[in-house]
Amino acid sequence: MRKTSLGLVGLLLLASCGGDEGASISGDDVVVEMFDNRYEFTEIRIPVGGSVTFVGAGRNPHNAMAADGSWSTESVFGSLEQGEGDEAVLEFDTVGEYVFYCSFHGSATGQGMAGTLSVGPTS
Ligand SMILES: [Cu+2]
Repeated sequence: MRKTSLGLVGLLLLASCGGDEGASISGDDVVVEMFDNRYEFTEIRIPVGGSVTFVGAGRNPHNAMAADGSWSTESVFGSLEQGEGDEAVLEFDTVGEYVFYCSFHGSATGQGMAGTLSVGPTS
């Protein structure tokens, strides 16, 4: 009996993780952890004037940079290598749509450790 129920839990966990590309978040000031090797949220929406805080949460160093080169965590943190607990707060004052990625584990084409950020009206 015990073994059966544990198996079921495992299946449910697999089901909730598999399939879609990642979690989304929206808010005025959002926090996104950078795991090994993916972002906690891969679809981020904030209003103009909002912010995104990228926090290191893995054993590997991570960062986030816009594919178009318009912003990066390096510009505020001072290094491409954010370790566990290191924070970079990015504020956005203009409307924009960005693909972002980790220079170590992703690519500007949105492969690997990458996500999208939308800055604009939230409703
Ligand atoms: Cu990374």
